[in-house]
Amino acid sequence: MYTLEKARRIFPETQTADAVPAITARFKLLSAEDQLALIWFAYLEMGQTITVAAPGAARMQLAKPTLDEIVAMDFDEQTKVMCDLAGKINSTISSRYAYWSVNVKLCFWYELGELMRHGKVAPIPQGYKLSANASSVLEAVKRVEQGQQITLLRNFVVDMGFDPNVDDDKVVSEPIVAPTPVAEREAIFIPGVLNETILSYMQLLNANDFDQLIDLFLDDGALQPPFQRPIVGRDAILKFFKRDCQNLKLMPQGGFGEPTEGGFNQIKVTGKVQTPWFGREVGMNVAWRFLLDENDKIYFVAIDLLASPAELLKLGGN
Ligand code: ECH
Repeated sequence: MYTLEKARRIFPETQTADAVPAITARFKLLSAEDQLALIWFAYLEMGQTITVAAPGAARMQLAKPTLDEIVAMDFDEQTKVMCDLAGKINSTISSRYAYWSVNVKLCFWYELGELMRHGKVAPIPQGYKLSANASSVLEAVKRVEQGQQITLLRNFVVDMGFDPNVDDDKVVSEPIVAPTPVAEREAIFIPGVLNETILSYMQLLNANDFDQLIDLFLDDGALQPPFQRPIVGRDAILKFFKRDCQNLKLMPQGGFGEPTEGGFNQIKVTGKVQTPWFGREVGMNVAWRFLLDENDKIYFVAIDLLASPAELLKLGGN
């Protein structure tokens, strides 16, 4: 019999990008000022090779009133708002921020970055000098590959704000997009994997067809995003898909499967994933570790960010 804890340990040889949690832990120990400056420097540096897609006006709607409020403030007040966010201090904007979905938070910071660039929001002070610890964290960020860099930035942004216990039902998120019409969906072919559930999973997620996608899961199924605890149960997973997983592009490249205890099957797939924020410019190297029951329903799937592209080729055990 599988338990969730046991399921999480399938394919234990999978090498995940440990640098991400390691750097995140060091980042958290820095002062709010250092955190903001470090992100600014990292963002500028990354901007030389990759471009983040500007969110359209419709996406910006939810953050807009708060952005307008900030623009109306003087530089000192603006700096305080940003420091309160980074320092997770209890303030009006910091508490509101905690109730935004990941993409709304990213939209907000994207726009603040533009406003800082154009002198409408307080910039990082000219000649700001990072502490020795912050410089060393920044160097560590620069050394990891792009997929890991954008994961770090996303983690930093998600972690900000004052949120002792956010009521998940009250989270503010972007409107839901319509699924891609069936005739326009791209077929999925994965060398080494014929299992229909796996192929449908990839195709339905790419098509934003979350209502069909959730039917592939068992009622008590679980999905574990990179560096997170598993999300358990169909309702919670569906909510996550609709809120945080629109317009992703999954590009599986290979996989293999084998029967395991109790009629279950374990299947590992590796490949690339693109986020709508960076499109084709950043392909994250990921593994999907699936555990399917005897009826091919998903009991568990973990999505791991891989340590290096070499991990993509490590299929077939050990
Ligand atoms: C400035 C300075 C002051 C402080 C801040 C600033 C602004 C920073 C900005 C940062 C923007 C960062 C962005 C990051 C986006 C990252 C996106 C990622 C997406 C990964 C998705 C994955 C999906 C995996 C999944 C798969 C499944 O099968 C199931 C679902 C799921 C500079 C002003 C803060 C603007 C835009 C890393 C891996 C494959 C698990 C989702």
